[in-house]
Amino acid sequence: MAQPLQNTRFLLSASDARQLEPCHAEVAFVGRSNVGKSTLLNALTHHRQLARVSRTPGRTRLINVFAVGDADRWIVDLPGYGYAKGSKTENATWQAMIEGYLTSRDSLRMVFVLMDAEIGPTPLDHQMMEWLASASIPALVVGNKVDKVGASRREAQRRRVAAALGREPQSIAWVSADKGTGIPEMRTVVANVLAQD
Ligand SMILES: Nc1nc2c(ncn2[C@@H]2O[C@H](COP(=O)(O)OP(=O)(O)O)[C@@H](O)[C@H]2O)c(=O)[nH]1
Ligand SMILES: [Mg+2]
Repeated sequence: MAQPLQNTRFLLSASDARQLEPCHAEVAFVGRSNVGKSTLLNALTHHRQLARVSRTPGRTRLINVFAVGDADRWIVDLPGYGYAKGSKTENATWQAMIEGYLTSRDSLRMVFVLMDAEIGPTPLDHQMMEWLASASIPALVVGNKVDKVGASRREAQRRRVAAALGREPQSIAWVSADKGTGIPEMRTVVANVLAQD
């Protein structure tokens, strides 16, 4: 049997969620610029360059859609937030784009919110979690870059990050996109969410 998420390819980019067709099921990835979202998407989908790892943080300003297996199940890469150099207008445009997407997709099953495992949730991460909860959109926290946390501290740090978010440690994906830690498990989670009827 093929591995989960093996057959994933780029479908399209959109500047506005209204440009997107309906699909059967989709999951979205969101997080601060530079948190490793592109690296994680590449790792999950067995690609080197599916989601281009941007050299300039915040460069990726579009909704990028990837199709898994049949073209009607999607992984959606949302533009990163918290780009320090972003102007007020840019930030407002980002917010309108993200909220437009998150509130208009009936097929959206889960939003994966990436955070830095070492830094933990930033104020913008908290804001995103609160907004998703208020919109009743299921969210799963992903702590990425766990390789930066020493092995002896790693589980304690997971508990700390979970506590800061009012969640159970085991409910948080704890991964290193760079080193592959936790990636097979997370791949299964994403594939299962997309596979449901
Ligand atoms: N140490 C470490 N660095 C990572 C990891 N994942 C991504 N990075 C690095 O973080 C930087 C930003 O990654 P990128 O995927 O472009 O982040 P994005 O802006 O969220 O898409 C790059 O230098 C990556 O190599 C990880 O798991 N561990
Ligand atoms: Mg990126």
